[in-house]
Amino acid sequence: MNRRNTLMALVAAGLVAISQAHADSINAGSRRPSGTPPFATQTVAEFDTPWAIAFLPDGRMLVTEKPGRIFVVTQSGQKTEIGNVPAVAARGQNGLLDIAVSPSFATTSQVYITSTEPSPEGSRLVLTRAVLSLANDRAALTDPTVIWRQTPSGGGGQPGGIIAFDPQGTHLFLTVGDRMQPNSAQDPRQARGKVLRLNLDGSTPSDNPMAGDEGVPAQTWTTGHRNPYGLAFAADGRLWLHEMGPRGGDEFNLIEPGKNYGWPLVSNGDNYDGTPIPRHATRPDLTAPPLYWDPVIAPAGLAFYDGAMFPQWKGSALIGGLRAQALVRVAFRADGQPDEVERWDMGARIRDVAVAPDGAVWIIEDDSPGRLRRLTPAK
Ligand SMILES: [Ca+2]
Repeated sequence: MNRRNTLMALVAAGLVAISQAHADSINAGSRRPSGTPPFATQTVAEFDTPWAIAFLPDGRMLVTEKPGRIFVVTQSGQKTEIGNVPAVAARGQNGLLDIAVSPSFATTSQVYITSTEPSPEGSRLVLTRAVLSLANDRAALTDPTVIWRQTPSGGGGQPGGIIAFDPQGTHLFLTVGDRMQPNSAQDPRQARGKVLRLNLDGSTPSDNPMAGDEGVPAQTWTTGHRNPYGLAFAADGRLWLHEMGPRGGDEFNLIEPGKNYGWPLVSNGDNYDGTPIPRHATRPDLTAPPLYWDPVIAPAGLAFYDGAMFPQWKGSALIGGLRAQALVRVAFRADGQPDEVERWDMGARIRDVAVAPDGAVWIIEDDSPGRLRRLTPAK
């Protein structure tokens, strides 16, 4: 074989490899809303721009409001504002974001919060740990301590800020958005466009992919994300993330240590100003999403269903849609491939979704007032 033929053979082989690697990259963007939902929806309370729901073991909820407040909420909608919440820089997409109950909550009463704190450069994403003190009709955070700060500070929206714990309860995973500085997602020294893995006290684990390094690289689990508003472990132990892409590039990704998910080098969407971005299929060295949305749904909130009320949803991922104004159900084929199987029109921008201990599904709306709603099986 001469040199030219060898080259042609390599190109051909490369193209074959690319098409196989992306054979299962499903575009669910144009799916239509499903018919009659299998649930009844009850409005329980209203909030000012709620952002996140987290369940306490006793079935009460913690609900954050983006402008800077947190409430304890009973299942009947009784709200108690939590005192001593740290000040936040609330503007646009930034403010008080996620809240998560520590795996050791039963003995420590600890909770974790993400927010953007004021800084001279604009604002920076921070992770705060605090003890939740509940007594009679009062609630407060005790000793709130920032255990991680985004470096460098500053930037625009697209903060990310989602917290997840591994099934063993030994590590905390944190999504960090690109803060509208796309190239920072590929810069290993910047805590932007990454998923980080930390110990529960915010320190750096010794077994991360780049643990031999220091600073941001040593904390980094995965690279190349844009704005992830969903991160959760499935019952089989796999970690899934969704992220808002540019125009046409929302993604659902399987998160595996050390991988690069491509932003902004590749995307299955283009920039909002119309400039094209190379597709994931052109770079097989970067991990492609098995499921994506073009047009976008603007995914927000992610919960895996393992409850008793909707046995047909067991193992499914439930995702809120801001743009889609929908609740999306993603199911997994026997080979692990995810696909959108249902999309219920909720008539409002859905910001977060959570599963209660009794198996009911709870959602909040991105609005002011934004409703907290409970979904139970239709009669
Ligand atoms: Ca990607």
